[in-house]
Amino acid sequence: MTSFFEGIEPVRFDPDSTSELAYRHYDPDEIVLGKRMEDHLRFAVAYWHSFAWEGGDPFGGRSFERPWWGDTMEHAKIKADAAFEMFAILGQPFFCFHDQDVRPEGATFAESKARLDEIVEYFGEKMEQTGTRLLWGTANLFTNRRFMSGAATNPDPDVFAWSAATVKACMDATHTLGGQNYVLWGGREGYETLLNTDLSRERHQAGRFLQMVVDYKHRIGFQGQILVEPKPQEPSKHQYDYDVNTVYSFLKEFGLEGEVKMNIEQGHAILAGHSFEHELAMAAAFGILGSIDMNRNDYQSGWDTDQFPNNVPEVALAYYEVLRAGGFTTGGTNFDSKVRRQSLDPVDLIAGHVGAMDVCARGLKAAAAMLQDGGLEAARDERYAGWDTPVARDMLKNGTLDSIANRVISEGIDPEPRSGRQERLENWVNRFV
Ligand code: XLS
Ligand code: NI
Ligand code: NI
Repeated sequence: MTSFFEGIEPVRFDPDSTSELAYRHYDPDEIVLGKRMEDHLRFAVAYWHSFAWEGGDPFGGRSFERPWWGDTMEHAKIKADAAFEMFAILGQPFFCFHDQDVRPEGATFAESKARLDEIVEYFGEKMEQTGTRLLWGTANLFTNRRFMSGAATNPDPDVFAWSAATVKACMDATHTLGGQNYVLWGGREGYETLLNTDLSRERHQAGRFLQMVVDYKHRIGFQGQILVEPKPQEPSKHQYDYDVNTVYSFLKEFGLEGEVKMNIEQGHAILAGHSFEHELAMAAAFGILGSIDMNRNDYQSGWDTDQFPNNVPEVALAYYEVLRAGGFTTGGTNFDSKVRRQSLDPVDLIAGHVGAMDVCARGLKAAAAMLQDGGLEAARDERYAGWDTPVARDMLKNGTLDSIANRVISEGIDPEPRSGRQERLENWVNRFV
């Protein structure tokens, strides 16, 4: 067996290393807030970006040469060999995949499914040998032309049926491999033009679809968490799972708010006009923060460019929200990130992950230090302290506009505005990042 990553040694934690490929901040065994760093971050490689993406862009096709390009099961296994080789070099505890990333599509649904089953068995053996685990599995319901008008939201019921059967196969695969979550990202669950779209019908179809997913999870005894990954647009002009807040009201409408959590991606938050920490804080406030897709967009191009993260202060604020919400349980940090089109060499794939893991380690440590210091939490507590009085609590619980108005008059209430202290808080954060 030839090795795709020939000559690249396993990457180790060595802060004084002069090598390009060393972890200078990511020490899996370092204890942060009472837990190993590896168990906080729960890193995962995204199979699609590192092994299935060919280096194309809207103006040009494949730029990478890979020994696994081809549509036989032989190719799929060479790809799997390279993938597990990379997980071992990086010491990555987890990976994530779509059905489409790991096996060539067959001539019929049944053949595609049989191929998925075959590769799942192959993965199972490799996972057993290496200890690598599955953070989440998912279905690709957006690449093939049959999905061009949506999957669950398609005007054609046969596409709905195909999508349901595909998700069943992918949930089975995830369950078999002991996956910790199952993700649904609705890439084409949206519209291109309102002129041909029945919004109310499509949202109802999406709601029924998700109810079926949750029902099936219970039927097969899958213990993992079902996650929805919001994104406002791209590839569709508008996607129904726009952002955390939109998805939460959708879950409420279909009675799924206790069953489904969020997989939040940095680049998607930015596309929705939010910051990453906004989306994380919002999900935490609803109690639905599940997992994260870590990457970054190019801030000028306005596309979901899926670059590896490299901004420590930004990542620190994200992990602050994760830690503040109690940290990951089934979730983790999936690098939904790809090397650039000109980064042709196997070592580029390794370097992209190594740098990103160090950035995340620095962010996590800064976030833990901020939480331990408690400065922000103390300022927040103080800001809302007025609400801790019995009178204020009673007003919120039992008050009516009448009773409150009477009290304002009888007590001569006359509020005095107080500083929000934003600059002081920003200065405080900068002492840690
Ligand atoms: C695309 C999404 C996709 C999901 C999985 O923008 O991020 O990669 O994470 O389908
Ligand atoms: Ni994305
Ligand atoms: Ni993603």
